[in-house]
Amino acid sequence: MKETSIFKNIAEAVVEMDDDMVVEYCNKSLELKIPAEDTIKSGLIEGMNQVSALYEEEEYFLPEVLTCSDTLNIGLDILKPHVSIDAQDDSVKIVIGVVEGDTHDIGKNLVKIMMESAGFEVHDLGRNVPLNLFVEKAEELDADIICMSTLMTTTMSGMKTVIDKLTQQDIRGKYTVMIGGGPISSKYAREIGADFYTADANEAVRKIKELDIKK
Ligand code: B12
Repeated sequence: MKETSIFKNIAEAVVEMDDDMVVEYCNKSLELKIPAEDTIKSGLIEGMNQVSALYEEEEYFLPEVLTCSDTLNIGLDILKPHVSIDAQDDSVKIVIGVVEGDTHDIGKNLVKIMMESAGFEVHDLGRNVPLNLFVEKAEELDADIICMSTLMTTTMSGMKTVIDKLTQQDIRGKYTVMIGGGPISSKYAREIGADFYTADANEAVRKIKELDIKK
């Protein structure tokens, strides 16, 4: 069976909320030694992107979307242990979370998995994270990068609040701030004084490698 048809079946399983099918094809992808990162990106994430489109078209509603995300998580649980981990890169410590008011965490979880697989030390604050906590944890852990995610226009201003808090405490220069999620753009990153926006998890990892952080 070809890689592309495995990916297609996994995406279809997410869209159709078919747990058995996602288990079958994720296991098949591992038997065929397809890199787990590729299956996550081209199978599971691709499926969730199709679900997003169906939601926008009002073909699917929240209960369906939630069930689709459960199916995606079943696939992730199978693939996650097989994501290849680069040598631990002790020089990069990251704090990541979804800003206060927002519980969408599928994208953040994927970014986290890709960052961990690149060997970075990632501290996940979860979702609906109180804005102060981004600053407190970054200080406590002596982090290098603060990553914030949100999928909602109503909560994106929380990212600016965190950056303003860093500035007020005179510690903005200590951190690289990366932001992402549906309504976020490079323009918004510039407007609020974040260092980077990236559109997806792989690009986020590439950007961090380019930063070449050394302690
Ligand atoms: C799945 C989903 C849900 C699920 C969430 C499950 C979960 N655990 O996450 C459920 C059903 C629970 C849900 C609930 C709600 N949802 Co919803 N949901 C979606 C949906 C369909 C898909 C989002 C998704 O997971 N995409 C797939 C992932 C892989 O993509 P992603 O998150 O964008 O992440 C990628 C990149 O953005 C990037 N990235 C993400 N974060 C970061 C961070 C950094 C630092 C970097 C560098 C990169 C990065 O990398 C990721 C991977 O490549 C979107 C529609 C859409 N078009 O996005 C609506 C959407 C986000 N939801 C929406 C709404 C309104 C809600 C609700 C308020 C609905 C309600 N009335 O109750 C609630 C939210 C309650 C709350 N306060 O949080 C709206 C938001 C509108 C707005 N204001 O902007 C959207 C846009 C739908 C719409 N068009 O109306 N939702």
